[in-house]
Amino acid sequence: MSLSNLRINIDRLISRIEGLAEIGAIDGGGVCRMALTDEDRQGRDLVVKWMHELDLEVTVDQIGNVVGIRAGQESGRPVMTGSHIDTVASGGRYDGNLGVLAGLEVIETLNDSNIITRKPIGVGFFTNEEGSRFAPDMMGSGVHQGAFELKRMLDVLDIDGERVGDELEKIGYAGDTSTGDFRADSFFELHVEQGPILELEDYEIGAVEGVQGISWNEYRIGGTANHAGTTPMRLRHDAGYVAAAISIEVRRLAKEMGGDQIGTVGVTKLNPGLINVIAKEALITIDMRNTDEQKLQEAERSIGSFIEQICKAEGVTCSSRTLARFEPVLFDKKMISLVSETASALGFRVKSMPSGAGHDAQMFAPNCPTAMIFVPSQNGISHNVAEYTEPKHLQAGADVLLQIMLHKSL
Ligand code: HGY
Ligand code: MN
Ligand code: MN
Repeated sequence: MSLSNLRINIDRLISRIEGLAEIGAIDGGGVCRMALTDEDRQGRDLVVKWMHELDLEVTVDQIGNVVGIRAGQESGRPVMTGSHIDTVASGGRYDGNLGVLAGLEVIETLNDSNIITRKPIGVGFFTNEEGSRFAPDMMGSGVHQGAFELKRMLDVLDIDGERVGDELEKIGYAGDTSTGDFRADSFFELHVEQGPILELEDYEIGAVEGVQGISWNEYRIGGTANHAGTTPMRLRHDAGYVAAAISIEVRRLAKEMGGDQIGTVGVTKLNPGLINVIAKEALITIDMRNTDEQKLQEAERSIGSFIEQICKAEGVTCSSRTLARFEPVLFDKKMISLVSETASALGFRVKSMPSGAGHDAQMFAPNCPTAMIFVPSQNGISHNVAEYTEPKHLQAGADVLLQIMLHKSL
């Protein structure tokens, strides 16, 4: 059979997706496998088991990234694919998981056909892509590719003061493979779009041009607790009011700037959080993104000066820390064309587009030719238990991945 007619086994891919989704399963068909929790450990153990069953050479590095390599006729840099298997707390079963399991499916399809590629092929899953427990996101792939310093990441604490390095030990994935020096021949990540474009415009495949800039900051507002009933409005130092005002400003600014500017206040925690007590402290996070770095910096300056003014006016204190900051990343033009040409050759309608979400691929992009393949998300939903992608689209994405990896490794 001509290799261009080789196809993945969609039933096998779906059964792995469903099998992995049982770990950390939550109502509504979603998954909660936050990074470095026991659910993450169980998910890791299952995928590692599948990697061994496929006779891959499996390594675990010092921040828990797991890579399985299928030998080629030659040694040298592997053609890599992969993604993440950690999820947000209200996660779906495709975000990240699809990219890892489609990589295994590509390898099993090659094994079934006794195809030995010239170059080695690898599939990896990278620690803590989501960043919602331990910031920054793309932590594991960032260390893997030398963008983040290992020791600094191992010392990151979550909101409860748990340390990455300790949690990694606890789940048994503090590996000994060194980090920062792994270089791939090329890297391709299959991922659900997590947005509405492909479905609305009736495309099956997205050839991803790059990832927009990401700015994550946490603010701790310090006010004065007081009686909600007896304290005149002019005498208040209300941290809750300031947090709410910032949230409204983030949204107002995004609408005013327009274009690709987006802003989200995902976390608002008030202390003591009681109906009749003026909040003495508020903890909020701001996630702002833009495809244009200058515009993202403009948004950061604008929000920064708004926060300074409103804290002064309300007589509250403010401390902040940056949780993550990524400039926009562009993928390799030749690899983007390879995704488009491969998808078209397979008869799929393909659209070139940017990614709104961060991905592990963006950490590989500075070091090797990199691109991503998107498949539609039903109703554009993600980071939500209702996340869904139709089997025909899962198959389309995995078949594009298969053909690309064959093209690059034969
Ligand atoms: O937030 C993101 O873009 C990704 O899901 N970590
Ligand atoms: Mn993801
Ligand atoms: Mn995600």
